[in-house]
Amino acid sequence: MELVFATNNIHKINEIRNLLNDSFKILSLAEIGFTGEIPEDSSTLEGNASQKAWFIRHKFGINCFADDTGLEVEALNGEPGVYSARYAGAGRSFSDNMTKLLEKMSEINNRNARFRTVISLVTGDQEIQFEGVVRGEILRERRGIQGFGYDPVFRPEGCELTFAEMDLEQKNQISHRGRAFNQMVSYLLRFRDDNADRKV
Ligand code: ITT
Repeated sequence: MELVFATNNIHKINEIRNLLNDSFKILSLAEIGFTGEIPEDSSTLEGNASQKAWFIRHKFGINCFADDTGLEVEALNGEPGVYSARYAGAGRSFSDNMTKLLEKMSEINNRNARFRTVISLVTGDQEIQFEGVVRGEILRERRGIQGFGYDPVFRPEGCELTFAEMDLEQKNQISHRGRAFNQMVSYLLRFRDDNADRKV
């Protein structure tokens, strides 16, 4: 089964490829010859995931999925949430975003937060969404150099390590994206097996 992952974030592609078995081939946008920006101007993760997936589906007529992810901090009423990529302003780096978050939380003792991923899968003219969540806490300083985004300041519940101190396999086993993606894979495998049964 071939699916395009509608993202411009190479870290996401690497994570998902690491989760794959032989049943699927995931193509990047570069591999289908698309190098532009995908619009994402919704105020929800659900809306953005949907917008990104349909944009690529309409442009290339190909089955695809997109993920939209946000870091939701309890004491900040869910901020940065859907604005996680541009928390410190448009075009700012992962590091700038973390600096802003740590500064904003410097006087806050409630460090509870969660990552939430929504995946939109578009096949033919149908869309289905999957959600993955991981709870944890925001540290007071960065730890680790792996991963991307807010990984150095996020320690998942029950873990000693931050996401940035884990390798890809460890992060994938418990992460928001890993959980949402595994649900999508189960759905696709069920769908494939049901259709295979019908043909017999
Ligand atoms: P695409 O829209 O092209 O997929 P993006 O980086 O803009 O790429 P999102 O809007 O989903 O993707 O992500 C928003 C931001 O949330 C992202 O830029 C990171 O700063 C952060 N983020 C997403 N997933 C993360 C993860 O697994 N670990 C740490 N930070 C993450």
